[in-house]
Parts: sequence; structure tokens; C-alpha cells
Amino acid sequence: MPKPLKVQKKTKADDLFAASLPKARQTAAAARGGSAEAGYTARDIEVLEGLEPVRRRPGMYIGGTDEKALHHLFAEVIDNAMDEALAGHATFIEVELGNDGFLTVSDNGRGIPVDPHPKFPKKSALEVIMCTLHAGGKFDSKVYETSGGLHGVGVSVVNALSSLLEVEVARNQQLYKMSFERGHPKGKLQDLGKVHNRRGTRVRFKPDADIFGAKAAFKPQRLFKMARSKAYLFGGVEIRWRCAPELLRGVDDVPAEDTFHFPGGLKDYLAAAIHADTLVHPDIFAGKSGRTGAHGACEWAVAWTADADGFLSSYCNTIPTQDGGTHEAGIRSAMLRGLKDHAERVNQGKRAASITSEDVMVGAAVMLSVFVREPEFQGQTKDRLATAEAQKIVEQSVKDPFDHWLSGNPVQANRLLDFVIERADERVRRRQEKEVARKTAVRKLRLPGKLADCSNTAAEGSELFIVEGDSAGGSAKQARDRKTQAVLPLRGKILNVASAGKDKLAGNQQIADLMQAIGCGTLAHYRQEDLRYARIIIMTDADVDGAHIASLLITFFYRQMPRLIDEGHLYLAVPPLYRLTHGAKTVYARDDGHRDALLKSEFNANAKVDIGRFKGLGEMMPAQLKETTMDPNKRNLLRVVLLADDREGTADSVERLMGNKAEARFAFISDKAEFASEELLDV
Ligand code: 0RA
Repeated sequence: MPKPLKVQKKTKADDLFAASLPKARQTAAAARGGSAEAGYTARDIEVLEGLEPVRRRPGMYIGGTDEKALHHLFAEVIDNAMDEALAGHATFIEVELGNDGFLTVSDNGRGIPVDPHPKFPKKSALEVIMCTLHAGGKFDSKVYETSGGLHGVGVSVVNALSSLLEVEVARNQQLYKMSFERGHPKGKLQDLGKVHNRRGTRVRFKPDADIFGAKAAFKPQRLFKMARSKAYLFGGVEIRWRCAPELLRGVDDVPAEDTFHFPGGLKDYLAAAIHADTLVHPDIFAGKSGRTGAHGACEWAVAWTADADGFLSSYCNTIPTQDGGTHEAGIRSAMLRGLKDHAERVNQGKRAASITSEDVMVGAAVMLSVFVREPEFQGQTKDRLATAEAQKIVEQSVKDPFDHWLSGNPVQANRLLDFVIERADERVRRRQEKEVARKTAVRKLRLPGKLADCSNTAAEGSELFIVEGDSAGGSAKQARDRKTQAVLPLRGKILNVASAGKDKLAGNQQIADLMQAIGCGTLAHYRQEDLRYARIIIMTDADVDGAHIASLLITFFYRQMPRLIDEGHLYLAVPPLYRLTHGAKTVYARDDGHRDALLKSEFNANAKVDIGRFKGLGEMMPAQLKETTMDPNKRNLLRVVLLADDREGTADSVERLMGNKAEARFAFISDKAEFASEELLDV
């Protein structure tokens, strides 16, 4: 789950964050140069009000503004209610999606405190929690031990990114309400009088269309699954689901009303998920250590299926960790060690010697949940748990129960052992076959080392991107579709084949790489059936250097593989030069004219559009490069063609412009000097 970047520079705001954070974080703030004990002035309180950084850079807090990020708002709100349930204060959570796009999450916990905040007596604690970055509202870590911002970025981030958010708190038989617009209070905290049968917190909000786009909306299916998984992760909570029926037309498997309560926890989930699969053993291996929600607690359920693929769904503090991490490493190693120990006990040690955790996991369906204080998430989407302690917790929790499970039922333990040994044998066999295949393939092809090839082996549907420079090559490798797109980075300018002699051509490494990657040979040796890609795409920067490299490459193909052009295999990519951003809207322009046209057609006349100029492909984020230049569904490509009715003219031009007679080039340049722009002269 994305967490805000650490503030490196000490600012006034650092001190303020520290004020409402638990002890551990105060120490961290102090270590950065902040002081938890600093005095507070009116000026400080102004800083406090600002959730503007969240609105300016939502991606830093929720990982983007796409559909995943939108649902992250729900995760944040339900996680707060889950904290209250895990701490033993709430027994149910209600989730309701309305036809008006508002999402409501209620719990019957203690209710967010509404009394004056100890550090800012003019504001209620509720207002401070809703309007302060990082102030998860967990002021007193002793009272609220499992939380301390168990995760996430705080409900204030949801507030900042909602066009309207209302909080109702029923506390001490009194009902309070406060409303916010884009993170700013809309009036004061209201006292709505006595209530008797109600307690807890209700948050009702609508994501801001200015941030997420006018068409963005919660997906019932996604919310339903997220809400249900929370109930599996804590058997002690009941989750009630409700969705406006109008939103469910054409949506399968999502009822308008449902109640989730799974006292059996993850074991219940696994039993439901694999009910039709054949198990290698009859019993699910499941267990838990510690009290669910408490720091250091762990719960798991595992079953080995013979006829279906395994899976591993892991969670930390009830947050899904799609990309795994330390807790997954813990269960892998416990199960591998457990199985090997068991093999020793039954005199099968030799047979089991080669098994790896990969073999153990192949057919294993695994649910894993761990709770740690202040977890650390890593990776581009923050979906991988990095907290080292989690590995130890899980490994220690699972190892003994697994030993018991194995020795308690020798028949199923031996069946499992045989099953895993078979997987190991299969793996070894596959690797040997692959090794043999690879060796023969390498002998045939000998592909250049710098080529990042695609996995498709047929030319049909495959593409090769020839990219200028290693840095752009790196971005392109990340941006590509590995299945169908190969990338060959070239360093610097390639040899000009029109002016180089035969020897130079033969000894040039870049040219050799290019020919090997493409595979079809040159001139008289050209064999269409050996062509390795249906599209050869030249992708260079949108500047004069890029244009020069592109023309050198086209010259190479024209001279050495003219049929490649004739048969329509050669293309130029069209990378953008400008990025135009305003609010949630971003468009890309390929040149100055296109930029000016887009400014007129895509934005309001008086909008302050942010215009960024890309210095080169290497400077673009892989996701941007993909979206603008490489994704077959979004990009533009130019096909390189030979003018059918002027073949001689083309040959003349290439000789004149690229050949070894400098005089001819000079004549052309002086002839066209009036067309050169200042920008070109700059270079
Ligand atoms: C801060 C302190 C306390 C509870 C909460 C926040 C709280 C936050 C949320 C968010 C959704 N539901 C919630 N329920 C409680 C402790 C208050 C006390 O000690 O009484």
C-alpha cells in the first residue's frame, strides 16, 4: 500500500505531524531533526490545515489516480473501521454504495473523539484527524495498541480527495456530525443531540471527479470482494454489504445485500475457494498464533491440490500484499524445512534432498495473514511487505504446527511428500530439457547480448524496437510487453553504411547485432522466412539527433535489406515531445504545432496548463513511454515506404544525402538553408 514519501527536509510541518503521532514515530521525527516537544504558534496551525499536497500530488499518497487508486480510498476507510474491530471495540462494519456515487462505511466502535485536541484546543480531535496529514488519530499508543496507523496513509487523504465527505460520530449517547469539501471543513462540528441505540463512526464520501476524472466510479464487484476478504481476515467481525440495485445491472455474483461473518477465518476462505479441487491430503493445514490484530499475530491455511494450480494470497494488517514479501518467505521456508525434517524422520531424506520451496508451493493453495506494528511496504505499487520481522514471526508460528500436522497423520504426510518429490523431479527434468533446447537454439541463432527478446518465437505478432541509447533502452525494456515486444538498444550513432567501405561494415558490432537480431540476412542472402519480427520499429528521441540516428538506420535497411522495406516491415515510432497536464487530464504532443493545437482543443482557454518537454526517451517513465509510444492500442507508428514511381529518385537522394561525397551534401544544405530554424542551428 503506498505510503507518503518521508519528508527529508525538516519543515515546520514535520513538528506538527509529530504532535499527533505515537511514540515510535515521534522518535523517528526527532531523529530527522524535528522535535515532538516544540511549541506551537498560530502560524503552525495554518500549516496544519493544508491537505493541498495531497491534492497536488495524489500519486504520492495513493499510488495514482486510476481505478486501483480510487478503490484505495475505500481500503483506507474500511481499514480504519477494521482497526477499531481488531482492537475489540467494534463488532460490525457496514459498507453501502449508493446510486449517487457516495460510499458509506460505518462501525460500532468508540467513535472518533470529538473533544478539543490537546495540542490544538480550538479544534476538535475529529477535525485534526480529518484535516491533518499523517495524524491517524492514534494519539495514545497504549490505548490503541494494535493500531498506531496500522497501515495506510490516514483518512485525511481520503478527505482531501473527496468532493464531499461527512463524518457522523455517536459517542457517549451523543450524535455529532461534521462535513468537508475537498478536505476543507464545511462549517463547524454539529451536535445533533441524544442517541441511544447507536455508537461508532460513519464516514460517507464521494471521490472528487477533478482528481479521478468525471467517469470514475466505484466498482461494486471490487468493493464487494474487498469487504468480504476483511471478514475472512478477522473472524471476530461481521461485515454488512449493501449496494444500490441500479449499479448491479449486468454485474454477476454481487448481491444488493449480504452479510459476511467467518468465525473460521482463513480456513473458511480456503475451504470455499478449493471446494471442487482434489486434495492431495484430506485435511486443510490451518492455524493461528497470537490474537488476531495484535502485533506479532499470524494466521494461515494451506491445502495441496492435485488438479489445480496453487496460489498464495497474503496480507499484512489485513492489507493485501499482491507482490508477496517477507511473510511469504517465512511460510515457504517453514514448510520446506518441515517437509524435509519429516522426510528425515521417515527415512526418505535422500529422495527429498533436491526439493526446493518452489516444489512445495507449486500445488499449494495458501492464505496467509500477519500483523506487525508499522509495516513497511515496497515496490512500485507498494504491494510487497519488506518488514524483516514478519519472516521470523511467520516462520516460527508455522513450523511447529506443521511438524505436528505431518506427524499426526502419517498417511497424508507421506502422500504430500511423494507429491512434492514428484514436483521436484518434474522440475529437474524440465530444466534439463530446456537446457538442451537452449543450447541448440543458441547454436542456430547466437542472439546479441544486448537484445531483450520477446517470448513469442514466431515473427507473426512480434516487434523489435531499435532504441537510441542504454537509458532509453532500459525504459523501453520496462515499458514493453515481454510476450510480443523485443528491445535492442544501440549506443550512439550507428555507422553510415552509405559512406562506409565493405570492411568497415563487416567489422561493425552494432550492425552485426542488428542483423543477428533481425535474423533474415542481407541483400542476396535475404530470407523472408528467417525474419524474426513482423515489425522492426525505430524508436529515437523527438529531436534532431534522434532524426539523424533514424535516417542512418533507414539508410542501413534501404541499402542492406530493401525487401524489408518493400514488404512493409519497417516503422518509425512517434514519441511525444511535450506533456500537457491540467488537473487529472494529461495529453501528449509530438511537436510544437501539435502542442498548440491540443492546448486549444483539449483545455479551457484560461486553464493554467502545465507544459513539460521531454529531453529524451530515457527521461520518460516506463509507464509514460508505454502509453504514448509502445502500446499497440494507443501509439502511432509511421510505416517506411519506398515511392513506387520514383525508385531512381530515391536512390539518388540517399546517395546525395548519405553518400561519401561531401560536396553533394553541402550543395543540398546551402540550397535548403532558408528552411533551417533557429532550433536546428542551436545544436
Ligand atoms: C482515534 C482515537 C480513538 C478512536 C479512533 C480514532 C477511531 C477512528 C475511526 C475511524 C473509523 N472508525 C473509527 N473508530 C475510532 C480512541 C477513542 C477513545 O479512546 O475512546
